[in-house]
Parts: sequence; C-alpha cells; structure tokens
Amino acid sequence: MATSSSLTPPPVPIELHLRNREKLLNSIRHHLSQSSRPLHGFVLLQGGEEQNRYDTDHVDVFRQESYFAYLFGVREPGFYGAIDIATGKSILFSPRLPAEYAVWLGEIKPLSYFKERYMVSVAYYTDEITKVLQDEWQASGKPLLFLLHGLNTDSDKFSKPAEFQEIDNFDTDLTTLHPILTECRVTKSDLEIAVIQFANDISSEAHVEVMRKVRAGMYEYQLESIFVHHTYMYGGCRHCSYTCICATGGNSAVLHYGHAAAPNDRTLEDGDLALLDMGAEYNFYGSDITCSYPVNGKFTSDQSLIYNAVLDAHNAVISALKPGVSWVDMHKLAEKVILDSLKREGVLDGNVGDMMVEQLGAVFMPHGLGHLLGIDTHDPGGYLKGPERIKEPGLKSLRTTRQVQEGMVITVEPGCYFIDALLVPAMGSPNTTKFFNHEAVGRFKGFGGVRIESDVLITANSCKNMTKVPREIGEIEAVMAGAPWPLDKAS
Ligand SMILES: [Mn+2]
Repeated sequence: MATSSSLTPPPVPIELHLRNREKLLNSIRHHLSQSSRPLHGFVLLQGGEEQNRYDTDHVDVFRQESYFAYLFGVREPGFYGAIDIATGKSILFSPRLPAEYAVWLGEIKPLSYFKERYMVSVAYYTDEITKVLQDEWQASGKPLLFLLHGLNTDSDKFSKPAEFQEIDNFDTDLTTLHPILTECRVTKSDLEIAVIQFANDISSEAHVEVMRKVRAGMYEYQLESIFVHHTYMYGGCRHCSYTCICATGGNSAVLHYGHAAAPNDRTLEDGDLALLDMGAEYNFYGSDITCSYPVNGKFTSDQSLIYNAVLDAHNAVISALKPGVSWVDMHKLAEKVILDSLKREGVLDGNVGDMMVEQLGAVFMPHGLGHLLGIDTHDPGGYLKGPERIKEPGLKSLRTTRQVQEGMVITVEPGCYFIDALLVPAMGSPNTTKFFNHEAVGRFKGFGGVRIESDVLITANSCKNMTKVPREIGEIEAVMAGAPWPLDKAS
C-alpha cells in the first residue's frame, strides 16, 4: 500500500489573528474601565529572535514567540507589534534588514507587504518605535506602554517584556497585560479551533500510518521518523508541538522519554508495548496525541487489562466533560476508574475509597490528567485565578485546577504505569502494602505503561473529541492487520 493522505494543508485566514487582537482590545478596555483607568496606552510586544547554536553561525529554524504569534501571526523574527488602546490601531515594526540579506536570504520585503499580509493598520521599522508611538499618543505626559510580564506556571519561567532603546521616554505597566492576554488564549475562537482540528487530523492520520508500519526489529526513532514525515509531507507541518516520545518496552514507564539522553533508540521486540506520544503543529497551533499498542499487533491478556483500564478512564472523563465541571474531579474520576479496574482484575485488593484516601492513584498515574492546548502544548492560563496548586501526589502535577468552560481545548490523557521508583515504596509502606496483590503486581515487572491521550473541545453542553485514531482494542488490531481507517462499519 502506497503511503498517501486524504488531507491537504488548509489555508489559514489571517483574520484569525486580527480577531485575537480584537478580543484582547475588548478585554483590556473592559478591565481599564472597571478599574476607572483611562482608555489609552499601547500594548507593546516584542516578537521572538533567531537563535544561533552556541557561538556558531548555525541558526535554528525560527518559531515565533507564542503570545506574539497569537496577536500578529508573524512568522519572521525580529518584529515588534503594538495595539493602540485608544484607537484600536495595530502597528507592526519590522527589522530594517541589511542589503546583503537580499544575497543570502532573499528579497527584502517592503513595509507594505507586512501591512497587507498581517492585516495591521500600519507598518514601520523597529528603529522608529519611539517616534511612531509618541506621535500616536493623544494624551498628556509620557506615553504608557502595557508590557508582557508574567509567570508561565508550567515552566516556572517569566515572559520577557519588550525592550528597545529610548524606552525611558515611556511609562510602563508590567502587571496589567499578562493575565488579560493569557485569559484571552484560554478559550478558542472558531478559526483557532479549525487550525487545531487540522493539526489533530494530520497527526491522527500519521499515528495510524505508524501503527500500520511498526514491526519488531525496528528502532523507536523510525516510528518518530514515519510520524514526522507524514505530518510534514502531507500536512506542511514543519514543527512538532513537542519532542516525540516513542517509548517501547520498559521505556513506556518513562513519562518524558525521547529527550537527548534517551533519544528513541531502542530496538523494538516482539511482545513489547509501544507508547507513542506525538503531535504536529500547524500555523502555530498544536496537537498532542498518545497511542499505546503492542508492537506485534496482538494484545496479550495483561496488556488488554491495563489498556482497557486506561481506555475506560479516558472514555469516562470524555463522557463527563462539559462546562462547569472541575478538572480536579475529572482527575479523581480517572484515578478511580483505573483503581476499580485493577481491583476487579485482581491486581489490587481492598476498598477503592480507602485507596483514594491513601493516594494510590498517583502510584499508577503520577502525572495530571491533561492540560490546556493551543499555541503551546501546555497552553498558559491553567492557574490564572482561583485555587492554588494542590499539594497531594498526582494532583500536584495538574497543570490546571480550573472548571472547564466552553471553547477550551484540553487534553484527556490518563495513564497507568509500573514505575519501580513509585511502586516499591508504596508496596513496602505500612499504609498501602495491604492494597497490593504482590504476586499479580509481579507479573508487570518491566511492563512499562499505557497512556491514551486525546484532544477535546469543550462545547456548550458536552465536549467533542478532536482526535480520530483507533482506540478500542478491536479497532487497533484490525488497523494493524491492514484494515482501512476509519473502519468500514458496513462490511
Ligand atoms: Mn499532553
């Protein structure tokens, strides 16, 4: 069967970013009037810069900074962008490129090109920022800049406020913009959802392609290669949303396997379970999908047991998700469904409520149930207001504790892993040893783990699963045996 695709990369209307700017403008104006502050000042963001590899002239492929991408959709490095809160005018500032750029890197585009391409009111050069903003300023005193400064609660790093020469000629506000702009990114517009859907469609198709080609004897990185090729070849996706995790055998219990020190380089063996967490990014917006299945295409009874425990948790959460539901409750629901299954199958023993009190769920699922998804894989806004992080195992790893709301895109990714570093202490602890059927748990030594991850859009009354991969064991085994996907239900 020749490799091909039913998909082509869709054109993305630049209105997407124009609407994002309008959303911010409305939010910030609303906030300023609520706090009885004047409706003027400039939102000023600095776009990303190209990065060299250490001291060399090797330049990594540039990917725009996410907040800047959200508001302006600019793919080139070195830009600044401003929004005039008084007038709503949007202004892009392009770097003034040297003449030799035309020799090495191609045509130097005129300002009119950027004005049209990015649908802004006007475009200037970055060395004109001070003059342009002073001329635009209608009020008295120094012009006011709203700069982006705030904590990313996933990375614990701070966004970098715009810097430029002569910034001393301005008043700056470092606290207002970040929470407002971040909150804008938490719910997605229809145009954003369409892009995330395409990233999901092409990534789902690529996962199926990997599923069809996986064989014992291959290297893990060959699965990564098939995925990346498919999403780039047929989806135009130059970037993945994150480093591909292609974990097989015992590696599937390493949550973020695939990094430079563990570069997806194990040889697949018959009888292995594969855990493949891969997602492509399209026009800045990402996807985040995990499939778990046996390398040889046939689930053993123990593999089925763990897989179905996780699938039941995944499906239970998706059935329960709707606006107003607490993400903490969803995490606990997933834990409970997994513990119920492990008890039913004789791996655990005792009362599941008591197990929950002792936080046994976090022994098998030490990560959070999922996270907001958008321009960043871990999209910001998880802890913007309301409750602080919970300190308990498992729950402390939650990337949000919010109630879900319509328009959020969030991943649902329960997992069940046999991680010695967690199991051994729990099986030895006086509080929890009684819950384990030690002999049954022993069967899972070196098993690794299962994760099932889908991207879900919260709708008015429920949710929609944007990920379209085989999930039932019967579907996976059929597709791995050569059946088309989606399965032809009629035949
Ligand atoms: Mn994820």
